[in-house]
Amino acid sequence: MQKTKIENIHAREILDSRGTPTVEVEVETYCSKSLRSKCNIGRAAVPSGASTGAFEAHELRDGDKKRYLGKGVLRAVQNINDIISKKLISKDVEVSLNGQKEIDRILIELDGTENKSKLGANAILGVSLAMARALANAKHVHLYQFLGDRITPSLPVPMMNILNGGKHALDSVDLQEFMIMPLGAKSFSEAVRSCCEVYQSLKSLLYSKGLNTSVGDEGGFAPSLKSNKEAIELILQAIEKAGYKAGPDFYLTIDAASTELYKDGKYVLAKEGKILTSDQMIDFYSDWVRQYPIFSIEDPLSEEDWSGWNNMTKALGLKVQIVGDDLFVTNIKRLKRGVDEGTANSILIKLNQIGTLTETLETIEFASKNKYKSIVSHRSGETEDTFISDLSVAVSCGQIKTGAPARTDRVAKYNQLLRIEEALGSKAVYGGSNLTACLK
Ligand code: 2PG
Ligand code: MG
Repeated sequence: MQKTKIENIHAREILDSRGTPTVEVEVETYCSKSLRSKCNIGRAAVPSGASTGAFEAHELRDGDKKRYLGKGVLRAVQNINDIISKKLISKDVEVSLNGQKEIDRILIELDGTENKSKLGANAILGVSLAMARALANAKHVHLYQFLGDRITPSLPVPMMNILNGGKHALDSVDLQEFMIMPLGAKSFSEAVRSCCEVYQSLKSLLYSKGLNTSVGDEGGFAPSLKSNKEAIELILQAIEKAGYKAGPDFYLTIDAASTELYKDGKYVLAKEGKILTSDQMIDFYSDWVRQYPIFSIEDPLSEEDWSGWNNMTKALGLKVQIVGDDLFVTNIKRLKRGVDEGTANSILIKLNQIGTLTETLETIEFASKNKYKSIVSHRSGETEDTFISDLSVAVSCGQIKTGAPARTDRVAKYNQLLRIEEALGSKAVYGGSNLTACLK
């Protein structure tokens, strides 16, 4: 088995898409002098959420109010440059996912806490992902091939967030994300093209109605609307205006991010002036599922409302995807509870919620063994790093959530998938038809 030696690990503080600091890491492994010009360097940058779940791995911030309002990450950077690098430099690593596993195990042990709060999950994840890239380079394969070399790799259906609300856009709507899914497209590039057309037609529709066309954190428009329903109606009009049919061509997806709405055991829809119980929220979604072509609802209820989730899954689990984000936080232990109790039927996958690549892959595998669908996802704070694009193809989960076709931090992910589609050529399968088969 091919091995490579870790020669250097270096971290620095860079910026994410909100102008907030984040961690970037480079891992350099040995390569012979003749290959010096293309040495095995892997680089990765860590994303960051705004509507974060309470059970996520710990993001270490400096707290020094004199720098970046306390959000600097110099401590996490120092933990990499002083502690992690000492432990890993000179180590021989197997050039495979087993080698990756070994590095991730060392990182987890070195931290020693349940939620990676000692070294910081942002420090640990940066090293883990940069390591994977360095190993892929050492093997001379694309990252998606290193992460999972499938015979028929599938390109994901975009869950494209074209209208932003909640914590991602002040004064828009209560629910956080309104997304379109081009299930009827024939290929990934066609899917992206049709989404962009709907996005542009939504922009002109908003403009014609005198509504704001500025965008939120994930590149979707953030108009000030009176109700959540109005957002759905506008998107349906935009789909039609672009020459598509809601239903066969496009389905709708919501991320309610309900943990953010949950106050004293009830759900506060401030824009609509409503305070709803868990059961009333389920009625609210059931109405929508009856009226609109909804494929998926993420975080319909709070991360604390397990019994509500079970009721939601009983009521709608056969009709739509019910996706746990804050509820599961990519954590296999929380997902196991979900599987045991019949909570949800799908899981959102975010690398930084758990903090290593290996644990992320284990969660995806456990989900698939238990017939839960996985959706690989960005965070609202992103960089130009496109790791999740390769990951979504490697695990062939069939769906990716990575924002609007606007803002380079989002577009970079789509562009990387377009490159992968081209590299795969006739081997590339688009995930849309498999998902359509799930619709009842
Ligand atoms: C979500 C994410 C990404 P954040 O809730 O699914 O869209 O948002 O990164 O702010 O948690
Ligand atoms: Mg979410």
